[in-house]
Amino acid sequence: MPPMDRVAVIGVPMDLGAGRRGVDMGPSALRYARLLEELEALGYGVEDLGDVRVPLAETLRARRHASYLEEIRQAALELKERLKALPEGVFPIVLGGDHSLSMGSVSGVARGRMGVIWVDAHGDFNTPETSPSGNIHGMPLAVLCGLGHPRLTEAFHAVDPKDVVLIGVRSLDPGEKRLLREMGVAVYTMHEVDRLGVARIAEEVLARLEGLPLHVSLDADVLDPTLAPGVGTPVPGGLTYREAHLLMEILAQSGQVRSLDLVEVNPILDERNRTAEMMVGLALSLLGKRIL
Ligand SMILES: [Mn+2]
Repeated sequence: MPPMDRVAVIGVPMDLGAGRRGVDMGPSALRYARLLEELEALGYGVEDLGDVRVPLAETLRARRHASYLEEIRQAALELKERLKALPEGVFPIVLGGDHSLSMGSVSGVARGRMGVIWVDAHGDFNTPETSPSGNIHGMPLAVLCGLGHPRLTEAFHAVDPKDVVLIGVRSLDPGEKRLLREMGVAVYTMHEVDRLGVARIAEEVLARLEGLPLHVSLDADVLDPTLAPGVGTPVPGGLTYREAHLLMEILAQSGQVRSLDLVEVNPILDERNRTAEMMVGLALSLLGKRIL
């Protein structure tokens, strides 16, 4: 369990960083899946801080190779400032929204050295030069490590790549592979999940990040698409229900987790909100819900 008894929920209804529309409705889907009520039932005091302001895609024109950069930067900066203003002892949960918002969440919770556990089918480690699509939701982890467009790195560089761990990866672009190796990021692909199992991976990660406050950034596309069809960029061969919960349960037991993102839920592509419900269940496991 995190050593905190209050949770603050904040939404970022943004899909400007994604290639497909719809994750802007993710915060509503996660609230509708009873996130706040279930956290209260676990014993937390819960406050909903509402949503960060994000412009509508229809009112903007995209630019190639770092689409909507200034609009995303502005929304992520607002998130960062709102998280910085939270009192200590409050556990923030950020509801997305596409994954570019995590530039704001991680830099907003950083109070010195910290560990980042990025649970995702993708590396999110592109730069404008390496990105095949130009979509910024493929770049936030690189930006947080200080790589990428200077307008983003100057605002959001917040972590040492040695304190970053990726889990569940199964789709990397060629430039990302090279950058991840060069920067020394610990990457547990699905190959390692299959070979080692989630329990051993979680224990290795906690040993590597021992004593650090931890941020978990959970992308719905890490789950197998049969469990979580409501994502914009599904990749076959993802985490099972129990693998995902076990990972959250072991991280919870460390007592080090201080903040969480739930991102990339796309209600347009979902089936009766089951992807949002799955993500709410995982958040509860990370915040200490146990089977017994
Ligand atoms: Mn992602």
